[in-house]
Amino acid sequence: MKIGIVCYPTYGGSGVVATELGMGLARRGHQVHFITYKQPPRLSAFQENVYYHEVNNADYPLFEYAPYETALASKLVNVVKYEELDILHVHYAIPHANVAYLAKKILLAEGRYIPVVTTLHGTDITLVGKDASFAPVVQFSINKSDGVTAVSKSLKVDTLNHFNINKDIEVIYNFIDFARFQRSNKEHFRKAIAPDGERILIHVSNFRKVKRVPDVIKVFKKVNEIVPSKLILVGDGPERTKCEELCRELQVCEGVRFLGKQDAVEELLAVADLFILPSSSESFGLAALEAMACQVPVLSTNAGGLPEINIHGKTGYLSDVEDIQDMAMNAIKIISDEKTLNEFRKNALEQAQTFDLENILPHYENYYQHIIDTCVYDRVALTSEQG
Ligand code: GMT
Repeated sequence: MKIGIVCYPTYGGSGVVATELGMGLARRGHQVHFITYKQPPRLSAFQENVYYHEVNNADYPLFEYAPYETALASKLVNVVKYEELDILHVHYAIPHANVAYLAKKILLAEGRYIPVVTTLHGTDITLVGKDASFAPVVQFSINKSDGVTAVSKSLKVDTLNHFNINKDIEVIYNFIDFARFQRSNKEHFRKAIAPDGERILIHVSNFRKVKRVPDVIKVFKKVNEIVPSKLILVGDGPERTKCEELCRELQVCEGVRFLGKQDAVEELLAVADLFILPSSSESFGLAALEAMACQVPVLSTNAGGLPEINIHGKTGYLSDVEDIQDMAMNAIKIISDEKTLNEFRKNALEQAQTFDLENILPHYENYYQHIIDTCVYDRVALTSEQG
């Protein structure tokens, strides 16, 4: 198949899922065309069957906001036409689903039908999407997509609750690439971070409000009072300064290291004993799955899709949002003895293996084929209608 992938070229979340999916499909012989405004971070090396098309947004003094959607739609029209794509897969509804719809209409006027699959990732529904300034467009463009997938059952339910949807939503879980995410021996690294054999707690995120990073620091303070520990915070974003202030206020700066954005997250996970994700909303929690693949148990809230990934009492623990005390007690339960920690590590890996990229890729291939096949009738009817 010739597949076009549209996504945000970001470090985490939907951008990573889209990039890994495209690279996986390319390895299986599909021709994959990424269409984004910047090269996605994980797409830096040459790979057979992978093509990258940058969206150039023309600037003009009149534009206070350069019209990215118009530039993206034009690029999509060109790539679909000249690369003869079979399907377009857009990740994150805003604005990709509505832009894809516009491109589809333009192509239709030229007698070409391009099926569009939209994958919903989370905040495009639960936070930004349901905001009145976006909601009508989000609902319309989901309903106009030929296929719609959601990354968890919880996100599917949220989508159906927030919007009036007349499409089937297929749940296809996010996945893990075990060629990259596995526990490697980084003992020297561990020694550098925790020279006196302290436990290592870790959090990885974009430091947005929804991640509740200050809760990670509060949990760490309580845990460290009982079990000597260190905390590494990976990522950057709007809440970072507030978190640094909180560390000073709680007098825990000694034990906390802010590492900023890191490419090789797996190397840090390889030395960690516990991953903390106290989000108030999380459709899936890819960062938690990456930790589990590296045999790191997860302490998370029970928000959104997290209970579909993290199994309470087995791969980690689930707590109510804001329940710092419960999270701290659960952390101590896991890390205070080696035998329990190893049991949780083993379970975390086993659970992560059920999300192996190699098992998830065929779901996407079958879904694309199903959408292409069912669109045959629309294609004949609509192109003749346009003609
Ligand atoms: O984590 C974020 O806030 C970024 C966001 C995104 O769209 O890039 O992540 C969402 O998509 C990820 C990939 O499907 C999910 O693993 C995250 O749970 C989801 N984030 C939220 O729902 C807050």
